[in-house]
Amino acid sequence: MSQPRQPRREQARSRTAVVHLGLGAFFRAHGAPLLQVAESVAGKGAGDWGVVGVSLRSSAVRDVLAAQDFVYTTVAMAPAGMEAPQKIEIINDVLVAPKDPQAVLAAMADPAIRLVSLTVTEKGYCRGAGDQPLDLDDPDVRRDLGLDGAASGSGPRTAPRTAPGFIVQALARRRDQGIAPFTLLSLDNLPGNGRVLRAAVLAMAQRLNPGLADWIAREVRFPCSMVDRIVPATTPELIGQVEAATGMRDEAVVAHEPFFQWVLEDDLGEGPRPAFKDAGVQLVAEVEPFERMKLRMLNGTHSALAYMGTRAGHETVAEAMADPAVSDRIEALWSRELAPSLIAPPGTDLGAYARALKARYQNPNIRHRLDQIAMDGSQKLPPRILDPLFENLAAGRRIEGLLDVVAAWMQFVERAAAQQRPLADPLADSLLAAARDAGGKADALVAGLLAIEPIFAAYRVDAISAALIERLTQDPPN
Ligand code: CS2
Repeated sequence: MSQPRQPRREQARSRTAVVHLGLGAFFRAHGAPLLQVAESVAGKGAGDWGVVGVSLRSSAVRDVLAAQDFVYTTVAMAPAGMEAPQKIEIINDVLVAPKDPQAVLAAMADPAIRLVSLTVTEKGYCRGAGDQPLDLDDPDVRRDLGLDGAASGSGPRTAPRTAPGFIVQALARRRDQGIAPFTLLSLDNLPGNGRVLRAAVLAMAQRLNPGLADWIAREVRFPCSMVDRIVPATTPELIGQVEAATGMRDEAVVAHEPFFQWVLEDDLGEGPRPAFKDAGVQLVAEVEPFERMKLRMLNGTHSALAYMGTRAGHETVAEAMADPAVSDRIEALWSRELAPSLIAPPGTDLGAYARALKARYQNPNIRHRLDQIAMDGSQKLPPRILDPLFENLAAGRRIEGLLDVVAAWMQFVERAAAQQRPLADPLADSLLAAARDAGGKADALVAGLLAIEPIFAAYRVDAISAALIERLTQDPPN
């Protein structure tokens, strides 16, 4: 029996110019292919944009990719079926930060690196409650700051653990060696993601070395981005399906929808840049209207589907959208509460945007699991659901559907506590404790969860608690 073939490198390696922190499926299905297109448009050599990926936690992705020389396949799943697979050869290496933090710092300090991009999820920015740019109670942040006696003097002597920690130390090395800084591309689902990253990096640098903080504030660019492509987690079934279609066994394959969008603030600093425009990236003066639209209309309804859909017994976005009891509420959220909370970005019609989202959610060939989206609710609720809810409340607009989402999230937490299931959330301990302490009483559950400061400190929660209790004491609507 012949061995299944693995993807193999056919092109010469690109020169490395990008370090990407957080090498998950999203970047492999969105940023990496776009950099490859940008490079092929510009012509190799004219500007190579090879990537060194960094996994901040486990070595799983590195191990799988290393076994196939960091080459992998992406497949677009259109409603009509799988499109032609693409081979991605832009990744040159993957480093595992906890195993070899010094190698990560060395890679980031290399003068050839022009961009450091990030998909480290919301929690990777280590923000504190309210407006605090850094969570000084986070043990990894404390370690990176040399608090708790781990280090002293002008900087920590230990290897960093957090994304801001790696960035600060790498920038310090570059400054010491007279090397120009890199530009930072935050690609996570946070409003003002570049600004959030800048604030965290500056707060950390300021505590370690104010001179370094001044230099970063002056010299380093942190453009904001809105990135969009639905990328379900890779499953053994997908690996088998692609193998059957291509004869190629690719353990690192990623599937994605055909759609993509990348809106990037046109503030990339000096020096050569990838041919972003030619690759389909929109360079704009102001990204925030695009970010807010995507975070609320797409990610907000994703979270709504995750909590309402699992309550109704569904497993995937497409299944939940096929249930009118759920999809009617999603449509109402779009038209009555989310679109009215937004200023449409230039050239965008919010009604058409919602219709396109509906079609994307209904794509039968994307198995996007609701439990994947339900993760990290404590991080996702504020920009997706609570911001529009409290803005609508202040402006006298409707909030019923958004309140339903908050109630459905509370029930999701309560079910996990009752079934003694783990909750994938950085605040899982406090969330589960609040649910257990409530002992099945709706008013205690609402009070306990609304008291969790990192989620709710910025909002006037008294104004919604009675309505939430009412929702939790009624029978679930689906
Ligand atoms: C999703 C996002 O898991 C989630 O929270 O809402 O990953 C979403 O699929 C992407 O942002 C789409 O661009």
